Amino acid sequence: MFALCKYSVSLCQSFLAYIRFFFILQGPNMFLYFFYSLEIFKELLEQLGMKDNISKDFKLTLKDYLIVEENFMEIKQSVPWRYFRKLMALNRTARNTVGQGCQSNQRDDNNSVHPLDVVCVLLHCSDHLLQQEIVSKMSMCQFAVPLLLPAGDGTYCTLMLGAMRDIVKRWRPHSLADSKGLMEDNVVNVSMPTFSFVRLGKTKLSKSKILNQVLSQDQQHLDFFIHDNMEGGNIERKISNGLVEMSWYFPSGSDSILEPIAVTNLRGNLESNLNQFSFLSRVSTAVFIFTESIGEREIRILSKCDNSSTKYYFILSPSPRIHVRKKEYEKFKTALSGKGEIIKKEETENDSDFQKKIIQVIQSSITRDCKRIKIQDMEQQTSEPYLRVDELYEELLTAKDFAGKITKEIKDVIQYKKETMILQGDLWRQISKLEKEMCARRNQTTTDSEEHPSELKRQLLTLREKQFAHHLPPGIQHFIEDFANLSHEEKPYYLKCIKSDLDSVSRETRLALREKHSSQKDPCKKQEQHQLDQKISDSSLGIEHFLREMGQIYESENFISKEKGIKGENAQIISKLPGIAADILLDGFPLELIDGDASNIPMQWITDILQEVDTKTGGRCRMRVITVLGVQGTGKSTLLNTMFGLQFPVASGRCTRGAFMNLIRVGSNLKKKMGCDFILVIDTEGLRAPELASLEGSYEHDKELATLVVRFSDVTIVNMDMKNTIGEEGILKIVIHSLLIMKKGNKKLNCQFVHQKVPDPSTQEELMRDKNTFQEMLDKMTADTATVAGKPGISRFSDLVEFSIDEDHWYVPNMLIGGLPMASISIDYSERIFKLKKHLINIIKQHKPINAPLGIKEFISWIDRLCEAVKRENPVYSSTPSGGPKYGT
Ligand SMILES: Nc1nc2c(ncn2[C@@H]2O[C@H](COP(=O)(O)OP(=O)(O)OP(=O)(O)O)[C@@H](O)[C@H]2O)c(=O)[nH]1
Ligand SMILES: *[C@@H]1O[C@H](CO)[C@@H](O)[C@H](O)[C@H]1NC(C)=O
Ligand SMILES: *[C@@H]1O[C@H](CO)[C@@H](O)[C@H](O)[C@H]1NC(C)=O
Ligand SMILES: *[C@@H]1O[C@H](CO)[C@@H](O)[C@H](O)[C@H]1NC(C)=O
Ligand SMILES: *[C@@H]1O[C@H](CO)[C@@H](O)[C@H](O)[C@H]1NC(C)=O
Ligand SMILES: *[C@@H]1O[C@H](CO)[C@@H](O)[C@H](O)[C@H]1NC(C)=O
Ligand SMILES: *[C@@H]1O[C@H](CO)[C@@H](O)[C@H](O)[C@H]1NC(C)=O
Ligand SMILES: *[C@@H]1O[C@H](CO)[C@@H](O)[C@H](O)[C@H]1NC(C)=O
Ligand SMILES: [Mg+2]
Repeated sequence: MFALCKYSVSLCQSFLAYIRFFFILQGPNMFLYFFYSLEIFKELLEQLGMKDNISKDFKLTLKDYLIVEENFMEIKQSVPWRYFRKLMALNRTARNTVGQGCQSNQRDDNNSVHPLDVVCVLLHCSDHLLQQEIVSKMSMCQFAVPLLLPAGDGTYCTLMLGAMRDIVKRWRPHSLADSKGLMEDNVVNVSMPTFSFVRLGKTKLSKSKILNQVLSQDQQHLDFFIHDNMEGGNIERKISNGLVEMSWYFPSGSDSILEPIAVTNLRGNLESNLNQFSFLSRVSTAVFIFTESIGEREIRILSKCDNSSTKYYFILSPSPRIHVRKKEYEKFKTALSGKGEIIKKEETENDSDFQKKIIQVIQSSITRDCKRIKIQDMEQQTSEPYLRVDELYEELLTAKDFAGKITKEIKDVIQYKKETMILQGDLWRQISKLEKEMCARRNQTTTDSEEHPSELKRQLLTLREKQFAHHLPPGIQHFIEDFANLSHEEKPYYLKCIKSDLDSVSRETRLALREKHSSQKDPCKKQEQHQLDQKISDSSLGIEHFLREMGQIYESENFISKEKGIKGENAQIISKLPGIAADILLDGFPLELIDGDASNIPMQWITDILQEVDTKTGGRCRMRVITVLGVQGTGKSTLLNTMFGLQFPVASGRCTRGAFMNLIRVGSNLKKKMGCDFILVIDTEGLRAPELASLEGSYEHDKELATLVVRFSDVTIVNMDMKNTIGEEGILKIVIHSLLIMKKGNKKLNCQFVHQKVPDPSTQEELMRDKNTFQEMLDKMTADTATVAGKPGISRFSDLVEFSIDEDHWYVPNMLIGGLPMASISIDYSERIFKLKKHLINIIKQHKPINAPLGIKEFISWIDRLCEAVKRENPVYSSTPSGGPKYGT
């Protein structure tokens, strides 16, 4: 019997708790039930090919997903994993798992597994961060997310609070309807009325269908909850009975529901899931109990409905089998009085009328002082042994504790940045400027050229010494120590905790700023927009700032130790940092390559990190570089995240600054064909809208950034928003310019143009016409730019890079269908991004014989050379040669 315990430690503990809890209280029948459930769970794991992944050390992690594989939809893999990959690619049909019962590819309906079972198994086999990712993506696709996840053996339930912490929603409450303002918050931190739907015995009426209708309101109909009529929805559920799902309705200001509401749906019969029922009773504003009869059983249940602040609605639907006797009905009604009501569904009443009735009940329950609860406060309702919280694990708590020590010091972001992020402020900006000047002067043969370099070098040393001499502020000191000392397993949680804390701190400031801005619209918008941009950027604080500061500390330490042979007091810990940064990069964490504020690369820091990556991956790793470039806010980061499952930050407003890199492994089946082991994906800062281009050298900044990244990429994805054709020309010019200079080198490049938010033109003719127009524009701009740059003989875009308008030009439809906040993801979007991904892989394959991929060492020296080149060329761009561009002070 105890051999079972090797299954997992937590299972074993639960088993012991179970013996105490049930054997004594409930007798041996429940004890047998435990073994029965466990057996079913084991069978299912086996059937789905996940039996090895349930134990703690073999859980699936995000890292497992960061791999490019060929035909990944077809290759042999477990159903839950396949579901997960579709979810990450935002495939709204991911839940259709019919015919994937066993690991083989043959369709075998008898072996099919219910989609909810698949979700449960997937969550059981994932680590915490992956669970968070899964739940976030589910919510993005408007799938209901698990609130209470029953353990495989049914002994306890887990409140998935931590898993939901990443979900952020925006909505417009009634109070802001006039000002068009928006609220934005973490879904676990929104206080809202909760409505629970449970079933007693068998009923024909589908809760899930009704809930879908309630949540869809006037929008297009969406299937938030899986119901019988969906493919796979009628397969027998094996382990997901007892699952409580949750979904939300967020108002857009003009709808009949005025504030956010949550609905929950208990799967399975209420009688066998009394624990979940009692939990829902405590947290809900109203509970809807679906039943077909009124009798002894219902009265027994009613006696458990004892929470005075919760209303209970018994939904009585007619059944030919059961006849409700009048006497019992009356008796029940009396017992119910004060606690709730009976709502009868008449035989003649059709579904849509009935749904309206339910919606009305919900609407009338939302009163000014009805019960509201935050998901994060539901934790307080989990004191019973059968309820656990997914955050209360030791490794999580330590990480959270450490993170909290740093973030709780942050009261005012701007102030905090000034006090803590010292090295990356003015000092680093001045250093960047000096470095630029040094590069620019290096090749000049003016008279004072002998003196200048040494003078500049002296200045550089002074600045680095200043950096070196700074005492580390406590925030940074803690961060570096934690970063170096926390275990490899704890680190991702630690970073995640800091990130989410910082997100909520800067969210408030950002919202406040935006609100202030939207309320005062006047003609001189240009300047104001720019100021807002600047303010948002000043008051944004993320992990990248901490890592950037760390990079500067490393750089100054290195510089001083090289020049003067002095070591700082933290030298030992500092020397370990690149290795650790390499680890987290390999774990799928994005690292800053180009600092967007100083528009410079901390060369020593990046070099040493990449060197470590090289060492850790066994050396001689070859990689290809894919970069995305485009006007700000056009969905660049979203595109990369969807395509490769990455974690680049996504938000409205100028979000990405500088350039971030992420490493993705190439699967063994593709290594040979693609000729590389890694793909380096680079996400860049959005180029500024044209109306801002003239302001404070931002055009130069954009150009410099673009030139740099275009040149070290093998494939550049140029992302454009169809609405913004002026912005389009601006960015095309920049790209063409970069490529034109690039021409000097002999690296063969490829360029993909992506027009986002454009539906496919309706006819083939129209499509051809659009493409031709685009090609003409591209060629004309190329020719013009080439003439200006004094390079006649280049008249077509394809003279610069490989380009075919048929293959390398994409229309991507709008990702969202319907208006926010209840918009769902378009299937076409995910389909098209998937095609683009395949195309990129093919391009890299074709490139293999043309030019060899770079090894990491070569890549480092390539960046170095490019950087110098760009710095040297920079004065060429600048209209004011002496001053040079100034950005973001
Ligand atoms: N409606 C709609 N919204 C989108 C689409 N793609 C992305 N978004 C949203 O647009 C916002 C900006 O997306 P990001 O991916 O951060 O855009 P970005 O180009 O990386 O932005 P910057 O890095 O700031 O330049 C996010 O709120 C996305 O959810 C789309 O196809 N349609
Ligand atoms: C499941 O665990 C096995 C053994 O630990 C591992 O090899 C496999 O990669 C895991 N499955 C997935 C999909 O990662
Ligand atoms: C599925 O089950 C049905 C009856 O239960 C049987 O007739 C059919 O042959 C089975 N199909 C397969 C592919 O096993
Ligand atoms: C009702 O629920 C609230 C929590 O929402 C709880 O504090 C209270 O004790 C419950 N009342 C009863 C009678 O169970
Ligand atoms: C339901 O019945 C109402 C009349 O009671 C009718 O107006 C409505 O069209 C019906 N809806 C459907 C979907 O049949
Ligand atoms: C100076 O310029 C020449 C060509 O103009 C180039 O070959 C050389 O590498 C440059 N020197 C430095 C130090 O950049
Ligand atoms: C939670 O919401 C409150 C307002 O209801 C806000 O003050 C607080 O900052 C939020 N906390 C987090 C962590 O988002
Ligand atoms: C989305 O999922 C469906 C079924 O689950 C599948 O047929 C389709 O190929 C998937 N699409 C993409 C782009 O992966
Ligand atoms: Mg971005």
